[in-house]
Amino acid sequence: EGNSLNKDDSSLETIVRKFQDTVSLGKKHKFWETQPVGQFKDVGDTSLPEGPIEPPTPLSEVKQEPYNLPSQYEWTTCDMDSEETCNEVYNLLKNNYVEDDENMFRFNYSKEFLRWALRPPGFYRSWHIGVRAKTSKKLVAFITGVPARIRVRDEVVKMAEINFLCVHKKLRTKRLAPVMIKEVTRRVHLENIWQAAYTAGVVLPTPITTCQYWHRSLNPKKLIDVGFSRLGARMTMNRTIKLYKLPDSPATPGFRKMELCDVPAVTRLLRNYLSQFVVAPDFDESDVEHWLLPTEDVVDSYLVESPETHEITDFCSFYTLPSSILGNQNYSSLKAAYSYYNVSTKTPLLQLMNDTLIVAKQKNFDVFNALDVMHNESVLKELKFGPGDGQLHYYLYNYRTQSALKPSELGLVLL
Ligand code: MYA
Repeated sequence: EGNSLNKDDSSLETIVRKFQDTVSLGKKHKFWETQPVGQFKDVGDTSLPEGPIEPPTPLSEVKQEPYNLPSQYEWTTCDMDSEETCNEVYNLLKNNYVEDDENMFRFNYSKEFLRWALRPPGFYRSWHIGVRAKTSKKLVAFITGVPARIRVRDEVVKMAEINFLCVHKKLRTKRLAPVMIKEVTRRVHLENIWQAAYTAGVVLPTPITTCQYWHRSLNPKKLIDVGFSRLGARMTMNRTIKLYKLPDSPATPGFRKMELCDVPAVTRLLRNYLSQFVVAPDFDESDVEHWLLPTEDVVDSYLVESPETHEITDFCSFYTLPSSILGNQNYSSLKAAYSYYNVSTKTPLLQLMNDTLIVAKQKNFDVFNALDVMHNESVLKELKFGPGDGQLHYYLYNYRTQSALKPSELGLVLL
């Protein structure tokens, strides 16, 4: 997740953002300078080897007690099976999580989504970390990890995927975030895991790649009404609606929803496809069942089953992440689909993605978002996606890559 509620690009915003990123490269990072991550001063130094920055320490040397919080606060482990705790997490994020630069939209992850994102195969409850105010017991901050095997070139590395770092708006800039990051790091270390992957909208030392969000209007009138997009030059509302119109149903013969019995075939297809990227998850069947089997209003997956051979040749998926619309009279929620993993072997990617847009439209999404990762870039323009103002930076913790990757060399999508 990052700071990337992807409104339309505008040149001034882009210039300001690039300027801010440049400033950030020269900025001091009092916390991040102490961490085993690629440092800005080392950018371009090809003498540094690829791989772990520090070796693992013996487990007996991992700090056994939690880090100290300011005295008014206490640690809590959030049990996402508990309806009550899940509600508290949901509300903290709903009111305090990622907004766009102009504070018009804020991510609104659903409870079902949070449960899905936080309980993959082999998850650790101890990695779902909250901070409460001691007297009121109110949940005021959150950070999570989930285990994943991520391949970097030829090495499959056990990692934590870190997400949902959130500090209540009233407690910002008090250096709570570094304590939370250190505490999740400690709990990951206790499981003998020494690397992590994460994304953010902010520039930190040092991205392995920087991706751009693109968005495809499905409901252009609403998007314009809420300020997500603007009417193009020399365009009327009617011409805009016509421009983004899609057929009523997918075109590819054999295009259907993924089912449980497809897990082995989808796993084979996906593993083979992802093997071409420099950084990608190493999914087994249980991962595919968890991450890709359709779950209503959370994740949708479709595939192409050849009508002749019944072979599964192509796959596409997206997840559901609405945003709250802040301060609009007429609308309170933007329904957004985010492109997840797509594999094309027989059906051209352009046609596969167009069919995906069609089903997203049928399901009443307002917008379909995609990053320029994997082969996405090659079809975005033709499918009438426009570049967003959000950048998403990808990071690895305690793992150095020789040089930055191109977005197209990245085969990893985090939530
Ligand atoms: S990305 C989503 C992040 N969440 C939001 O943007 C929600 C809205 N914002 C907030 O809730 C707060 O502003 C947050 C910062 C909590 C983000 N990732 O406490 P502070 C550094 C990493 O005074 P606050 C996601 O969830 C900042 O550079 N570091 O600041 C992935 C500064 O350090 P330095 C960040 O604004 C998270 C320090 O924090 C981020 O009150 C991956 C300031 O702390 C950020 N997004 O709180 C986490 N934003 O001085 C890393 C700011 O050095 C995981 N900072 O510049 C690392 C791997 C750990 C596991 C390792 C296992 C081996």
